[in-house]
Amino acid sequence: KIIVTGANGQVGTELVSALRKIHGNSNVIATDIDQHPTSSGDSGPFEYLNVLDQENLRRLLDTYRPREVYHLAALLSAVGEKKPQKAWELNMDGLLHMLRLSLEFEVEKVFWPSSIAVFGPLSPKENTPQHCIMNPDSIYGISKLAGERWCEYYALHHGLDVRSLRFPGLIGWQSEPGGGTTDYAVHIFHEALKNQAYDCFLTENTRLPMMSMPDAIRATVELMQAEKEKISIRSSYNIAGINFTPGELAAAIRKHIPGFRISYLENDPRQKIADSWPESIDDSFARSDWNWEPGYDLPGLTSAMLENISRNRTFVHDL
Ligand code: VAH
Repeated sequence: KIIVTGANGQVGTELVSALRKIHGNSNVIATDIDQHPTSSGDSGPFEYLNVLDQENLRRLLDTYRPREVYHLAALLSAVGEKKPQKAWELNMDGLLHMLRLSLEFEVEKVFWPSSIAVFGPLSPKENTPQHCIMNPDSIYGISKLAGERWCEYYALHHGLDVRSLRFPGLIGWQSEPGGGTTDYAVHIFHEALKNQAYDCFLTENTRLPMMSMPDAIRATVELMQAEKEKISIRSSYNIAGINFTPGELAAAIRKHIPGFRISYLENDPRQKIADSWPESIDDSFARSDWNWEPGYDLPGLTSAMLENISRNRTFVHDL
Protein backbone atom coordinates (compact mmCIF):
# COMPACT_ATOMS: atom_id res chain seq x y z
CA LYS A 1 0.00 0.00 0.00
CA ILE A 2 1.00 3.63 -0.55
CA ILE A 3 -0.29 6.63 1.44
CA VAL A 4 -0.25 10.18 0.03
CA THR A 5 -0.92 13.13 2.36
CA GLY A 6 -2.05 16.46 0.93
CA ALA A 7 -3.52 14.38 -1.89
CA ASN A 8 -5.95 17.14 -2.96
CA GLY A 9 -3.20 19.73 -3.39
CA GLN A 10 -1.49 20.88 -6.58
CA VAL A 11 1.15 18.10 -6.59
CA GLY A 12 -0.93 15.51 -4.73
CA THR A 13 -3.75 15.52 -7.26
CA GLU A 14 -1.45 14.53 -10.12
CA LEU A 15 0.85 12.34 -8.03
CA VAL A 16 -2.07 10.17 -6.85
CA SER A 17 -3.16 9.63 -10.47
CA ALA A 18 0.39 8.71 -11.53
CA LEU A 19 0.93 6.33 -8.60
CA ARG A 20 -2.44 4.64 -9.20
CA LYS A 21 -1.45 3.98 -12.82
CA ILE A 22 1.75 2.30 -11.59
CA HIS A 23 0.53 0.46 -8.48
CA GLY A 24 -3.22 0.07 -9.10
CA ASN A 25 -6.05 2.27 -7.78
CA SER A 26 -6.79 0.28 -4.64
CA ASN A 27 -3.15 0.34 -3.52
CA VAL A 28 -2.84 4.11 -3.32
CA ILE A 29 -4.69 5.72 -0.40
CA ALA A 30 -5.26 9.44 -0.96
CA THR A 31 -5.55 11.41 2.28
CA ASP A 32 -6.27 15.06 2.93
CA ILE A 33 -7.89 17.35 5.48
CA ASP A 34 -9.90 18.76 2.58
CA GLN A 35 -12.51 16.12 1.77
CA HIS A 36 -13.64 17.08 -1.68
CA PRO A 37 -11.53 15.25 -4.27
CA THR A 38 -9.98 17.53 -6.86
CA SER A 39 -8.64 14.84 -9.18
CA SER A 40 -11.16 14.41 -11.95
CA GLY A 41 -11.85 10.85 -12.98
CA ASP A 42 -9.70 8.26 -11.29
CA SER A 43 -11.22 6.59 -8.28
CA GLY A 44 -9.50 4.92 -5.37
CA PRO A 45 -9.50 4.91 -1.57
CA PHE A 46 -9.67 8.28 0.20
CA GLU A 47 -9.25 8.85 3.94
CA TYR A 48 -9.66 12.03 5.96
CA LEU A 49 -6.30 12.87 7.60
CA ASN A 50 -5.17 15.81 9.68
CA VAL A 51 -1.40 15.19 9.84
CA LEU A 52 -1.28 17.20 13.09
CA ASP A 53 -3.54 14.61 14.76
CA GLN A 54 -0.98 11.96 15.71
CA GLU A 55 -3.60 9.35 16.69
CA ASN A 56 -5.35 9.83 13.32
CA LEU A 57 -2.02 9.37 11.55
CA ARG A 58 -1.02 6.39 13.70
CA ARG A 59 -4.36 4.66 13.05
CA LEU A 60 -3.97 5.09 9.27
CA LEU A 61 -0.38 3.78 9.27
CA ASP A 62 -1.45 0.86 11.47
CA THR A 63 -4.45 0.04 9.26
CA TYR A 64 -2.66 0.15 5.90
CA ARG A 65 0.98 -0.64 6.90
CA PRO A 66 2.14 1.28 3.76
CA ARG A 67 5.37 0.35 1.98
CA GLU A 68 5.73 3.98 0.85
CA VAL A 69 4.47 7.34 2.10
CA TYR A 70 4.43 10.60 0.11
CA HIS A 71 4.05 13.42 2.65
CA LEU A 72 2.89 16.50 0.76
CA ALA A 73 0.62 18.24 3.29
CA ALA A 74 1.92 21.80 3.78
CA LEU A 75 1.16 25.50 3.41
CA LEU A 76 3.01 27.20 0.54
CA SER A 77 5.03 30.43 0.54
CA ALA A 78 2.43 33.14 0.00
CA VAL A 79 -0.22 31.59 2.26
CA GLY A 80 2.52 30.86 4.79
CA GLU A 81 3.41 34.55 5.09
CA LYS A 82 -0.22 35.30 5.92
CA LYS A 83 -0.45 32.48 8.51
CA PRO A 84 3.13 32.05 9.79
CA GLN A 85 2.27 30.09 12.96
CA LYS A 86 -0.04 27.71 11.08
CA ALA A 87 2.54 27.26 8.32
CA TRP A 88 5.31 26.47 10.78
CA GLU A 89 3.10 24.08 12.76
CA LEU A 90 1.74 22.20 9.73
CA ASN A 91 5.01 22.11 7.76
CA MET A 92 7.21 21.24 10.74
CA ASP A 93 5.13 19.25 13.25
CA GLY A 94 3.36 17.43 10.42
CA LEU A 95 6.72 16.30 9.01
CA LEU A 96 8.07 15.34 12.45
CA HIS A 97 5.01 13.19 13.21
CA MET A 98 5.35 11.54 9.79
CA LEU A 99 9.08 10.82 10.17
CA ARG A 100 8.69 9.39 13.68
CA LEU A 101 5.67 7.23 12.84
CA SER A 102 7.12 6.06 9.50
CA LEU A 103 10.07 4.70 11.49
CA GLU A 104 7.75 3.08 14.06
CA PHE A 105 5.64 1.38 11.34
CA GLU A 106 8.72 0.43 9.29
CA VAL A 107 7.71 2.32 6.16
CA GLU A 108 10.27 1.35 3.50
CA LYS A 109 10.50 4.72 1.71
CA VAL A 110 9.24 8.23 2.48
CA PHE A 111 9.02 11.09 -0.05
CA TRP A 112 8.86 14.69 1.14
CA PRO A 113 8.92 17.77 -1.15
CA SER A 114 11.30 20.59 -0.36
CA SER A 115 11.56 23.71 -2.50
CA ILE A 116 13.89 26.29 -4.01
CA ALA A 117 12.42 28.42 -1.20
CA VAL A 118 15.20 27.02 1.04
CA PHE A 119 17.58 29.43 -0.72
CA GLY A 120 17.70 33.09 0.30
CA PRO A 121 19.21 36.48 -0.57
CA LEU A 122 22.77 35.29 0.20
CA SER A 123 22.50 32.15 -1.96
CA PRO A 124 24.08 32.39 -5.45
CA LYS A 125 21.33 33.55 -7.83
CA GLU A 126 22.36 31.72 -11.00
CA ASN A 127 22.89 27.97 -11.27
CA THR A 128 22.37 27.78 -7.53
CA PRO A 129 24.45 24.80 -6.35
CA GLN A 130 23.32 21.85 -4.23
CA HIS A 131 25.47 23.04 -1.30
CA CYS A 132 25.66 26.77 -0.58
CA ILE A 133 24.63 29.45 1.92
CA MET A 134 20.89 29.14 2.58
CA ASN A 135 19.22 32.02 4.43
CA PRO A 136 15.53 31.75 3.52
CA ASP A 137 13.43 34.68 4.71
CA SER A 138 9.94 33.20 4.21
CA ILE A 139 8.35 31.03 6.90
CA TYR A 140 7.72 28.43 4.21
CA GLY A 141 11.41 28.46 3.20
CA ILE A 142 12.55 28.29 6.85
CA SER A 143 10.24 25.30 7.43
CA LYS A 144 11.56 23.56 4.32
CA LEU A 145 15.19 24.16 5.31
CA ALA A 146 14.54 22.81 8.81
CA GLY A 147 12.60 19.92 7.28
CA GLU A 148 15.59 19.02 5.08
CA ARG A 149 17.82 18.92 8.20
CA TRP A 150 15.34 16.56 9.91
CA CYS A 151 15.07 14.29 6.85
CA GLU A 152 18.85 13.96 6.66
CA TYR A 153 18.97 13.32 10.44
CA TYR A 154 16.41 10.50 10.21
CA ALA A 155 18.26 8.99 7.24
CA LEU A 156 21.70 9.13 8.85
CA HIS A 157 20.82 8.37 12.49
CA HIS A 158 17.80 6.08 12.12
CA GLY A 159 18.29 4.59 8.65
CA LEU A 160 14.91 5.85 7.40
CA ASP A 161 14.95 5.87 3.59
CA VAL A 162 13.49 9.38 3.17
CA ARG A 163 14.00 11.05 -0.22
CA SER A 164 13.33 14.63 -1.27
CA LEU A 165 13.34 17.11 -4.18
CA ARG A 166 13.66 20.90 -4.06
CA PHE A 167 10.76 21.64 -6.40
CA PRO A 168 10.83 24.87 -8.44
CA GLY A 169 7.56 26.52 -9.44
CA LEU A 170 5.31 23.75 -10.79
CA ILE A 171 3.04 24.25 -13.78
CA GLY A 172 0.31 21.76 -14.56
CA TRP A 173 -3.16 21.71 -16.10
CA GLN A 174 -4.84 19.14 -13.86
CA SER A 175 -4.76 20.91 -10.50
CA GLU A 176 -5.06 24.34 -8.93
CA PRO A 177 -1.86 25.91 -7.57
CA GLY A 178 -1.93 26.08 -3.80
CA GLY A 179 -1.21 29.68 -2.81
CA GLY A 180 2.43 30.01 -3.80
CA THR A 181 4.58 32.75 -5.27
CA THR A 182 4.86 30.94 -8.62
CA ASP A 183 1.09 30.51 -9.05
CA TYR A 184 1.06 33.29 -11.68
CA ALA A 185 2.64 30.83 -14.13
CA VAL A 186 -0.51 28.67 -13.95
CA HIS A 187 -3.14 31.42 -13.68
CA ILE A 188 -1.74 33.18 -16.76
CA PHE A 189 -2.71 30.30 -19.08
CA HIS A 190 -6.32 30.21 -17.85
CA GLU A 191 -6.64 33.98 -18.16
CA ALA A 192 -5.02 33.98 -21.61
CA LEU A 193 -7.63 31.51 -22.86
CA LYS A 194 -10.55 33.19 -21.09
CA ASN A 195 -9.78 36.92 -21.44
CA GLN A 196 -6.64 37.10 -23.65
CA ALA A 197 -5.19 39.22 -20.83
CA TYR A 198 -3.57 38.80 -17.42
CA ASP A 199 -2.58 41.13 -14.55
CA CYS A 200 0.65 39.55 -13.32
CA PHE A 201 1.51 39.90 -9.63
CA LEU A 202 5.27 39.63 -10.34
CA THR A 203 7.21 42.21 -12.37
CA GLU A 204 8.18 41.57 -15.99
CA ASN A 205 11.80 40.57 -15.40
CA THR A 206 11.35 38.34 -12.33
CA ARG A 207 13.23 35.23 -13.36
CA LEU A 208 12.36 32.04 -11.44
CA PRO A 209 13.14 28.34 -11.82
CA MET A 210 10.07 26.46 -13.06
CA MET A 211 9.09 22.92 -14.12
CA SER A 212 6.17 21.24 -15.83
CA MET A 213 4.06 19.14 -13.47
CA PRO A 214 4.61 16.04 -15.68
CA ASP A 215 8.38 16.48 -15.20
CA ALA A 216 7.93 16.97 -11.43
CA ILE A 217 5.82 13.83 -11.09
CA ARG A 218 8.28 11.80 -13.23
CA ALA A 219 11.20 13.09 -11.14
CA THR A 220 9.41 11.99 -7.96
CA VAL A 221 8.73 8.51 -9.33
CA GLU A 222 12.28 8.13 -10.72
CA LEU A 223 13.86 9.29 -7.44
CA MET A 224 11.73 6.84 -5.44
CA GLN A 225 12.54 3.98 -7.84
CA ALA A 226 16.31 4.64 -7.79
CA GLU A 227 18.48 2.09 -5.98
CA LYS A 228 19.16 3.21 -2.42
CA GLU A 229 22.93 3.09 -2.97
CA LYS A 230 22.61 5.73 -5.72
CA ILE A 231 21.10 8.35 -3.32
CA SER A 232 23.96 10.56 -2.11
CA ILE A 233 21.80 13.51 -0.97
CA ARG A 234 19.58 12.93 2.06
CA SER A 235 18.58 16.56 2.64
CA SER A 236 16.89 17.31 -0.70
CA TYR A 237 18.02 17.23 -4.34
CA ASN A 238 18.26 20.37 -6.44
CA ILE A 239 16.23 19.70 -9.56
CA ALA A 240 15.81 21.96 -12.57
CA GLY A 241 13.42 22.15 -15.48
CA ILE A 242 13.40 25.59 -17.09
CA ASN A 243 13.54 29.18 -15.90
CA PHE A 244 11.75 32.19 -17.28
CA THR A 245 10.36 35.65 -16.53
CA PRO A 246 6.70 36.72 -16.84
CA GLY A 247 7.75 38.71 -19.93
CA GLU A 248 9.25 35.62 -21.59
CA LEU A 249 6.20 33.53 -20.70
CA ALA A 250 3.87 36.18 -22.16
CA ALA A 251 5.90 36.17 -25.40
CA ALA A 252 5.64 32.36 -25.59
CA ILE A 253 1.84 32.58 -25.08
CA ARG A 254 1.59 35.27 -27.76
CA LYS A 255 2.92 32.77 -30.30
CA HIS A 256 -0.42 30.95 -29.80
CA ILE A 257 -2.67 33.88 -28.81
CA PRO A 258 -1.30 36.88 -30.77
CA GLY A 259 -3.50 39.46 -29.05
CA PHE A 260 -2.60 38.37 -25.51
CA ARG A 261 -1.98 41.37 -23.24
CA ILE A 262 -0.16 41.33 -19.89
CA SER A 263 0.09 44.06 -17.26
CA TYR A 264 2.34 44.03 -14.18
CA LEU A 265 1.15 44.89 -10.69
CA GLU A 266 3.64 46.63 -8.39
CA ASN A 267 4.24 45.96 -4.66
CA ASP A 268 2.53 42.58 -4.45
CA PRO A 269 3.86 40.87 -1.25
CA ARG A 270 4.86 37.87 -3.35
CA GLN A 271 7.42 40.02 -5.19
CA LYS A 272 9.61 40.18 -2.08
CA ILE A 273 9.52 36.39 -1.76
CA ALA A 274 10.32 35.91 -5.47
CA ASP A 275 13.24 38.36 -5.26
CA SER A 276 14.79 36.27 -2.47
CA TRP A 277 14.81 33.09 -4.57
CA PRO A 278 17.30 31.85 -7.21
CA GLU A 279 16.87 32.50 -10.91
CA SER A 280 18.20 29.13 -12.04
CA ILE A 281 19.28 25.87 -10.40
CA ASP A 282 22.26 23.52 -10.84
CA ASP A 283 20.88 19.98 -10.65
CA SER A 284 24.10 18.09 -11.41
CA PHE A 285 23.75 15.81 -8.35
CA ALA A 286 20.31 14.59 -9.51
CA ARG A 287 21.66 14.08 -13.03
CA SER A 288 24.69 12.09 -11.88
CA ASP A 289 23.08 10.11 -9.04
CA TRP A 290 19.86 8.95 -10.71
CA ASN A 291 20.02 10.23 -14.33
CA TRP A 292 17.59 13.09 -13.98
CA GLU A 293 16.74 14.77 -17.32
CA PRO A 294 13.93 17.35 -17.76
CA GLY A 295 11.49 16.78 -20.60
CA TYR A 296 9.81 20.13 -21.25
CA ASP A 297 11.22 23.42 -22.57
CA LEU A 298 9.24 26.68 -22.47
CA PRO A 299 7.64 26.34 -25.94
CA GLY A 300 6.67 22.73 -25.16
CA LEU A 301 5.21 23.64 -21.78
CA THR A 302 3.28 26.57 -23.26
CA SER A 303 1.60 24.51 -25.99
CA ALA A 304 0.89 21.62 -23.61
CA MET A 305 -0.77 23.95 -21.08
CA LEU A 306 -2.88 25.79 -23.68
CA GLU A 307 -3.93 22.59 -25.45
CA ASN A 308 -4.82 20.66 -22.31
CA ILE A 309 -6.62 23.50 -20.56
CA SER A 310 -8.73 24.38 -23.58
CA ARG A 311 -9.47 20.70 -24.24
CA ASN A 312 -10.02 19.47 -20.68
CA ARG A 313 -10.92 22.54 -18.64
CA THR A 314 -10.40 20.16 -15.71
CA PHE A 315 -11.18 22.80 -13.14
CA VAL A 316 -13.15 26.00 -13.35
CA HIS A 317 -10.55 28.64 -12.66
CA ASP A 318 -11.72 31.66 -10.73
CA LEU A 319 -9.13 34.25 -9.87
C1 VAH B 1 5.45 28.33 -3.88
N1 VAH B 1 4.87 26.79 -5.68
O1 VAH B 1 5.36 29.21 -4.69
C2 VAH B 1 5.56 26.89 -4.41
C3 VAH B 1 7.01 26.50 -4.59
C4 VAH B 1 9.23 27.24 -5.50
C5 VAH B 1 7.80 27.54 -5.38
O2 VAH B 1 7.61 26.24 -3.39
O3 VAH B 1 5.47 28.53 -2.70
